[in-house]
Amino acid sequence: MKMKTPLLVMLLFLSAPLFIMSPAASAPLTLRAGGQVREFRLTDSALTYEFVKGEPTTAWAYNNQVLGPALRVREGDLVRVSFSNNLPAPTTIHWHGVNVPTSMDGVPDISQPPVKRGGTFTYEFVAAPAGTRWYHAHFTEHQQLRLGLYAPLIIEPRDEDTRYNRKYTITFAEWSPDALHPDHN
Ligand SMILES: [Cu+2]
Repeated sequence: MKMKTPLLVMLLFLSAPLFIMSPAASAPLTLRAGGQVREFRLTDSALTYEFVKGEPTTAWAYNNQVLGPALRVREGDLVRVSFSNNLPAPTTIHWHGVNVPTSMDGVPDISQPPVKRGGTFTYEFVAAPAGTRWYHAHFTEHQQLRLGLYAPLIIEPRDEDTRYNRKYTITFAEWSPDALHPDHN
Protein backbone atom coordinates (compact mmCIF):
# COMPACT_ATOMS: atom_id res chain seq x y z
CA MET A 1 0.00 0.00 0.00
CA LYS A 2 2.83 2.31 0.86
CA MET A 3 4.36 1.95 -2.61
CA LYS A 4 1.14 2.65 -4.49
CA THR A 5 0.53 6.20 -3.31
CA PRO A 6 3.53 7.89 -4.98
CA LEU A 7 2.72 6.13 -8.25
CA LEU A 8 -0.87 7.36 -8.16
CA VAL A 9 0.25 10.92 -7.42
CA MET A 10 2.71 10.79 -10.29
CA LEU A 11 0.07 9.55 -12.73
CA LEU A 12 -2.28 12.34 -11.70
CA PHE A 13 0.49 14.85 -12.25
CA LEU A 14 1.29 13.49 -15.72
CA SER A 15 -2.30 13.51 -16.86
CA ALA A 16 -3.04 17.02 -15.60
CA PRO A 17 -2.78 19.78 -18.20
CA LEU A 18 -0.01 22.30 -17.70
CA PHE A 19 -1.19 25.83 -17.07
CA ILE A 20 0.72 28.74 -18.49
CA MET A 21 -0.25 32.31 -17.75
CA SER A 22 -0.30 34.45 -20.83
CA PRO A 23 0.83 38.05 -20.35
CA ALA A 24 -1.75 39.26 -22.86
CA ALA A 25 -4.71 37.06 -21.97
CA SER A 26 -6.44 37.14 -18.64
CA ALA A 27 -7.44 33.46 -18.68
CA PRO A 28 -4.68 30.83 -18.32
CA LEU A 29 -3.83 29.00 -21.52
CA THR A 30 -3.80 25.24 -21.32
CA LEU A 31 -0.86 23.54 -22.98
CA ARG A 32 -2.11 20.02 -23.40
CA ALA A 33 0.05 17.22 -21.98
CA GLY A 34 2.44 16.24 -24.74
CA GLY A 35 2.11 19.63 -26.44
CA GLN A 36 5.07 21.85 -27.20
CA VAL A 37 5.65 25.58 -27.22
CA ARG A 38 5.95 26.57 -30.89
CA GLU A 39 7.36 30.02 -31.66
CA PHE A 40 7.06 31.81 -34.99
CA ARG A 41 7.98 35.22 -36.31
CA LEU A 42 5.78 36.96 -38.85
CA THR A 43 6.58 40.29 -40.44
CA ASP A 44 4.38 41.78 -43.10
CA SER A 45 5.44 44.28 -45.71
CA ALA A 46 4.70 45.57 -49.18
CA LEU A 47 6.74 44.09 -52.01
CA THR A 48 6.79 43.83 -55.75
CA TYR A 49 5.67 40.51 -57.19
CA GLU A 50 5.38 39.22 -60.73
CA PHE A 51 2.44 36.89 -61.26
CA VAL A 52 3.08 37.38 -64.92
CA LYS A 53 6.69 37.81 -65.94
CA GLY A 54 7.41 41.39 -66.86
CA GLU A 55 4.29 42.71 -65.12
CA PRO A 56 5.32 43.71 -61.63
CA THR A 57 2.54 44.47 -59.19
CA THR A 58 2.35 45.36 -55.50
CA ALA A 59 1.66 42.58 -53.03
CA TRP A 60 1.35 42.71 -49.26
CA ALA A 61 2.93 39.64 -47.80
CA TYR A 62 3.95 37.83 -44.61
CA ASN A 63 7.70 37.14 -44.40
CA ASN A 64 8.16 38.31 -48.00
CA GLN A 65 6.19 35.30 -49.26
CA VAL A 66 3.21 35.37 -51.61
CA LEU A 67 1.33 33.05 -50.25
CA GLY A 68 2.50 33.54 -46.66
CA PRO A 69 4.35 30.79 -44.77
CA ALA A 70 2.29 27.79 -43.70
CA LEU A 71 2.36 27.29 -39.94
CA ARG A 72 2.14 23.61 -39.01
CA VAL A 73 1.58 22.66 -35.37
CA ARG A 74 -0.01 19.87 -33.36
CA GLU A 75 -3.26 20.00 -31.47
CA GLY A 76 -2.57 21.17 -27.93
CA ASP A 77 0.67 23.01 -28.78
CA LEU A 78 1.08 26.48 -27.37
CA VAL A 79 1.58 28.72 -30.40
CA ARG A 80 3.39 32.00 -29.91
CA VAL A 81 3.66 34.34 -32.89
CA SER A 82 5.80 37.45 -32.62
CA PHE A 83 4.32 39.76 -35.20
CA SER A 84 5.84 42.95 -36.62
CA ASN A 85 3.95 45.25 -38.93
CA ASN A 86 6.00 46.86 -41.70
CA LEU A 87 3.02 47.69 -43.90
CA PRO A 88 2.22 51.30 -44.70
CA ALA A 89 -1.05 50.71 -42.79
CA PRO A 90 -2.33 49.30 -39.50
CA THR A 91 -3.30 45.63 -39.38
CA THR A 92 -4.11 42.66 -37.12
CA ILE A 93 -4.02 38.87 -37.60
CA HIS A 94 -7.04 36.62 -37.20
CA TRP A 95 -6.62 32.86 -36.65
CA HIS A 96 -9.49 31.50 -38.66
CA GLY A 97 -11.24 28.48 -37.16
CA VAL A 98 -9.06 28.31 -34.05
CA ASN A 99 -10.52 28.56 -30.53
CA VAL A 100 -8.35 31.44 -29.33
CA PRO A 101 -8.95 33.68 -26.30
CA THR A 102 -10.84 36.84 -27.22
CA SER A 103 -7.74 38.99 -26.69
CA MET A 104 -5.93 36.95 -29.39
CA ASP A 105 -8.72 37.03 -31.98
CA GLY A 106 -7.31 39.93 -33.98
CA VAL A 107 -10.49 41.98 -34.29
CA PRO A 108 -9.32 45.60 -34.40
CA ASP A 109 -10.67 47.91 -31.70
CA ILE A 110 -12.69 45.06 -30.19
CA SER A 111 -10.20 42.40 -29.13
CA GLN A 112 -7.06 44.52 -29.58
CA PRO A 113 -5.92 47.92 -30.87
CA PRO A 114 -4.74 47.71 -34.50
CA VAL A 115 -0.98 47.15 -34.83
CA LYS A 116 0.38 50.36 -36.31
CA ARG A 117 3.17 50.55 -38.88
CA GLY A 118 6.38 49.68 -37.04
CA GLY A 119 4.40 48.15 -34.18
CA THR A 120 4.52 44.64 -32.76
CA PHE A 121 2.09 42.25 -31.11
CA THR A 122 2.54 38.79 -29.65
CA TYR A 123 -0.25 36.35 -30.39
CA GLU A 124 -0.47 33.35 -28.10
CA PHE A 125 -3.00 30.53 -28.14
CA VAL A 126 -3.35 26.79 -27.79
CA ALA A 127 -3.78 25.08 -31.16
CA ALA A 128 -7.29 23.57 -31.20
CA PRO A 129 -9.32 22.14 -32.76
CA ALA A 130 -7.29 20.05 -35.20
CA GLY A 131 -7.88 20.80 -38.85
CA THR A 132 -6.82 22.82 -41.85
CA ARG A 133 -7.16 26.44 -40.75
CA TRP A 134 -5.74 29.67 -41.99
CA TYR A 135 -4.62 33.05 -40.72
CA HIS A 136 -5.25 36.38 -42.34
CA ALA A 137 -5.24 40.13 -41.89
CA HIS A 138 -8.35 41.45 -40.18
CA PHE A 139 -8.11 45.17 -40.95
CA THR A 140 -9.71 46.63 -44.08
CA GLU A 141 -9.96 43.03 -45.30
CA HIS A 142 -11.37 44.05 -48.68
CA GLN A 143 -7.93 45.52 -49.29
CA GLN A 144 -5.45 43.54 -47.20
CA LEU A 145 -6.72 40.05 -48.08
CA ARG A 146 -6.90 40.89 -51.74
CA LEU A 147 -3.27 42.01 -51.64
CA GLY A 148 -2.12 38.69 -50.25
CA LEU A 149 -2.21 38.72 -46.43
CA TYR A 150 -3.27 35.14 -45.71
CA ALA A 151 -1.64 31.73 -45.29
CA PRO A 152 -2.44 28.19 -44.11
CA LEU A 153 -2.39 27.18 -40.46
CA ILE A 154 -2.41 23.40 -40.17
CA ILE A 155 -3.27 21.89 -36.79
CA GLU A 156 -2.37 18.20 -36.92
CA PRO A 157 -4.44 15.89 -34.72
CA ARG A 158 -2.49 14.76 -31.65
CA ASP A 159 -3.45 11.11 -32.17
CA GLU A 160 -3.54 10.39 -35.85
CA ASP A 161 -4.24 6.83 -36.96
CA THR A 162 -3.85 7.35 -40.68
CA ARG A 163 -0.34 7.37 -42.16
CA TYR A 164 0.45 9.38 -45.25
CA ASN A 165 3.37 9.33 -47.63
CA ARG A 166 2.83 12.95 -48.56
CA LYS A 167 0.56 15.78 -47.59
CA TYR A 168 -0.23 18.70 -49.83
CA THR A 169 -1.81 22.00 -48.89
CA ILE A 170 -3.68 23.74 -51.68
CA THR A 171 -4.77 27.34 -51.25
CA PHE A 172 -7.28 28.94 -53.58
CA ALA A 173 -7.40 32.70 -53.63
CA GLU A 174 -8.61 35.58 -55.70
CA TRP A 175 -5.96 38.13 -56.50
CA SER A 176 -6.68 41.79 -56.91
CA PRO A 177 -3.88 44.29 -57.42
CA ASP A 178 -6.65 46.89 -57.79
CA ALA A 179 -7.23 46.58 -54.06
CA LEU A 180 -4.65 49.33 -53.57
CA HIS A 181 -7.00 51.63 -55.48
CA PRO A 182 -10.48 50.94 -54.07
CA ASP A 183 -12.11 53.26 -56.62
CA HIS A 184 -11.25 50.74 -59.33
CA ASN A 185 -12.79 47.72 -57.57
CU1 LIG B 1 -11.30 34.45 -41.22
